[in-house]
Amino acid sequence: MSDRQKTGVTRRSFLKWTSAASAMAALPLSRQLHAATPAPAQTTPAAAPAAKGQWKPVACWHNCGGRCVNKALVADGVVVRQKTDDVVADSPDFPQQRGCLRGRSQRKQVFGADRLKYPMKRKNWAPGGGDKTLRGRDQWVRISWDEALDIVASETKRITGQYGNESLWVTGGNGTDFQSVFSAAGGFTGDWGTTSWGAWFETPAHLGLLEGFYTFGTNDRFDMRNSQLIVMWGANPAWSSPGSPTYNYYQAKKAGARFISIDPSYTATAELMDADWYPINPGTDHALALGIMHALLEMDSPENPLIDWEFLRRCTVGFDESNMPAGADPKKNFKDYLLGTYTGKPTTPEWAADICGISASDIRSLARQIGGTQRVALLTGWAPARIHNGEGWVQAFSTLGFMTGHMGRPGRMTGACCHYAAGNNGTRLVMAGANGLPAVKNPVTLKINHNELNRALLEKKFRQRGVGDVDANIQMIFHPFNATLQTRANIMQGIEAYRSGVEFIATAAYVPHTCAKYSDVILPVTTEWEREGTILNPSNREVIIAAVNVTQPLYEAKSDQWIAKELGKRLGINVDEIFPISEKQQFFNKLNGATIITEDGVTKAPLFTITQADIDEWQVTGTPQEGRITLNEFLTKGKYQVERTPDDNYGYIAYEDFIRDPAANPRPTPSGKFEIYCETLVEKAKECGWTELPPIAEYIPSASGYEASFKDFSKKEKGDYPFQVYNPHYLRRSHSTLDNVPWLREQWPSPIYINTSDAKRLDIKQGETVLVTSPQGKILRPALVTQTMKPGVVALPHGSWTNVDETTGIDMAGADNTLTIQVPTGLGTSGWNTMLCNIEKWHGEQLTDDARLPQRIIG
Ligand SMILES: Nc1nc2c(c(=O)[nH]1)N[C@H]1C(S)=C(S)[C@@H](COP(=O)(O)OP(=O)(O)OC[C@H]3O[C@@H](n4cnc5c(=O)[nH]c(N)nc54)[C@H](O)[C@@H]3O)O[C@H]1N2
Ligand SMILES: Nc1nc2c(c(=O)[nH]1)N[C@H]1C(S)=C(S)[C@@H](COP(=O)(O)OP(=O)(O)OC[C@H]3O[C@@H](n4cnc5c(=O)[nH]c(N)nc54)[C@H](O)[C@@H]3O)O[C@H]1N2
Ligand code: SF4
Ligand SMILES: [Mo]
Repeated sequence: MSDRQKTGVTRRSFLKWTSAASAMAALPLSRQLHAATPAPAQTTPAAAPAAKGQWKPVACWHNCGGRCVNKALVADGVVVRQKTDDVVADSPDFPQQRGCLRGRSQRKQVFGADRLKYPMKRKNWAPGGGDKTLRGRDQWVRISWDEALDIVASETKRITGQYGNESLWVTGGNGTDFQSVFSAAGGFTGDWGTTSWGAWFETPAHLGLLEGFYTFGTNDRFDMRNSQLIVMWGANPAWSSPGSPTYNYYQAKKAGARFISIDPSYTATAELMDADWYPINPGTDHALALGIMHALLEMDSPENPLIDWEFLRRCTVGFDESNMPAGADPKKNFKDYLLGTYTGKPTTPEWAADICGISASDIRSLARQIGGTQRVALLTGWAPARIHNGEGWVQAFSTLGFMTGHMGRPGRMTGACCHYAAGNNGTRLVMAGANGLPAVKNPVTLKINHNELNRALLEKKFRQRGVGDVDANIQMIFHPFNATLQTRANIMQGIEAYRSGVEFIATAAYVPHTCAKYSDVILPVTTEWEREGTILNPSNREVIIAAVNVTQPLYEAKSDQWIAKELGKRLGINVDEIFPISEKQQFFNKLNGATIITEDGVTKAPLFTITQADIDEWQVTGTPQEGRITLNEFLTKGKYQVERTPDDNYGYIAYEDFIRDPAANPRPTPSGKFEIYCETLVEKAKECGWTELPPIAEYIPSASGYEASFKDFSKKEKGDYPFQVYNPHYLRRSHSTLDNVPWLREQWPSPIYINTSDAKRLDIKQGETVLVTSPQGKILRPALVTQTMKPGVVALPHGSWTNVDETTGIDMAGADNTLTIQVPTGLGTSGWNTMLCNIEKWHGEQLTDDARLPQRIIG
């Protein structure tokens, strides 16, 4: 009997079921929020009756963590329909790369009625800012491209001339065309933070992981099937690890793995995997891990071994006083910290239970299950580490892996598993080439941490890493490809800052998102569908995806690069040095330079066959080469996917060599081993200059975390903000991208999730509007009352476009960052998943469903 017959689940029915399950598990009554009215009519053409026209591969380019096959049916120059991967037959070992609801709604974004059509300026803007208090509520005036570019260039020159290039803040780090131009024009202040990774950004120094997003300690997808127990510790791939990861997890389940989910909510993935759920208070994972490790010490014995002492001795330093790194105080070892030998405060399961909300007996049970099972995968998302003071959690989680030896061997792994590399870690097998543009160095080295952006604007000071407090005088903000005002903490304070100090704000965008709304000038850009084309490197290391042009630029939109070049010319720099080749040549270079790792698992070879005739036809320069498929085949099919088998040379077991022979393959740490005691972290925290970090994973409560929800923690008397609120990454959008699409709004209404008992106590009924208040701001949302949330905790999905009512100051859209706060701690970690709030029934007018709200159309 085949697997399919045995389980009765085909891929198609499984996927249908997962999407239904996703909707049901977490949104049991979502339909009721919308029962009455359909979404407003769409402005794009309806689906064509028959598939006339040509299917073309198109981009789905947002930061969802994935890249799926997405195709558009173009008939008479109009996109009439979309579909996803049907290139090959589908199987568990060679799965199709199917898109999600967002990808399939992409044309509603590209051709949306709310696209930015023309360059615009704020009516009451004047050089120097004009009436700055009107930012975000002024009228817009259509202007020509010449006027728009002249304004941005003359304000850049005036402001950097008067206050220096440090006064220009170009948001979002480095790497966009705009950043290249501003760098060449004298430079700009940048910003830095730990956005996605939370404390996983730099804390893995203790593992010797100093760079590289792909290496997070987990094994590849075939090996996952060797695990007997898979712990999803703050991970919900069905919602937030796009593409095949959930399907890979499902293969492990079919192969016999049992699942545990440690999460404040019972997730769609937990439901699909039939996981045992351990509901936890957000941001208290560190305490739970310490409690489990204490329980391991309590219960471990030669008859009932739960701890892998051999692994600890061979591969780590710092566990007990016998294996401390040179020069360290032996009393500062981790084991004695767990036992409370010198502190008098052991991290017993009882101590941990009081903080994390999981009972002491369940903590002991977790210790027995994790320590007593042979092959365990400890997988965490970054979410539990996106908290202030989260560094110790990352260290504690790894240390649990060291203690139980679940690392570096078949079916055994301990690491971060979400976004890139979720469910399938290892070397990227196919890779796009470089576009051929030179890197341009920014001569200004100042960078503001994300927890000090508002401080820099309002107090005119921030802490420069390695230097200390420096003066800031930001007078111009330029937003390229990011949504900084929306996606960094404390939007209300950000708006206040935008409306007071800064003299000029400009944004390049294709829709009127939050940064555009609060700007003085908007530069309308094209989407990927309107550009030359590109290759997308998906999170799935086995696949590479093509995207071609399907439409002329809409309205007066121009590519980011065209705008950057025009700006550069007006700033007096030689743009031919920065952009020496055309956008078409850049696309071609990515194709010409694309590589595949050959069957030996090591050697790189060209991926595409390119002939001189191709080069001539494209009218570019290039090198003919032999590859696996022709350019035309790739650009027609839309993907290249490496065909894998369980015993191929592409398998991956993280840290395998080191764990087999640590002396021959040392980790790049000072000791050459995994460092339970890690001096590097202490030094890094000193360099950052906010709060200090201990060398071992000592528990530090998160700022605005569970403990802070009490007036007096020992008496368990709740304070003014009694609920913990965290932000799941949500299927309606990728961060704030796509939040405006009515189809998606209709399917995923973006409620606030609250437990039934809490709702009952507060007299909140299903779908009723509630007011959520934090010291930073107020929002309204419909309540989604569910048993699947831990009591005392509410989940507010990440990324809805803030929409502040100017009279009440309430954010009607419920943007997560209306509630959050900027607090710099440790290694500059952004802390979004432990905020405190109050919830109450709203007695004013009930909210209209997001799907029925008018779109934000300007111009
Ligand atoms: N409260 C809270 N805040 C969070 C998080 C959280 O969980 N909670 N998560 C954090 C995480 S993990 C991340 S990664 C960040 C994401 O932070 P951002 O990167 O700022 O988020 P996006 O919403 O993806 O912003 C991308 C913006 O670029 C625009 N855009 C897309 N393509 C183009 C283009 O080609 N050209 C131009 N000019 N613009 C383009 C989109 O319209 C969108 O406005 O948010 C972080 N913020
Ligand atoms: N649909 C969608 N998918 C996305 C994105 C998106 O915006 N939308 N963004 C992408 C990006 S850039 C990133 S960085 C990744 C992020 O991916 P992850 O870091 O995995 O984040 P989330 O999906 O928000 O949360 C994962 C799980 O952690 C749980 N959780 C939250 N806080 C805690 C906690 O303190 N402790 C524990 N134990 N569990 C907790 C949540 O309930 C959720 O089930 O997602 C990517 N995928
Ligand atoms: S998972 Fe991401 S890349 Fe895939 S279709 Fe959805 S939004 Fe697009
Ligand atoms: Mo992220």
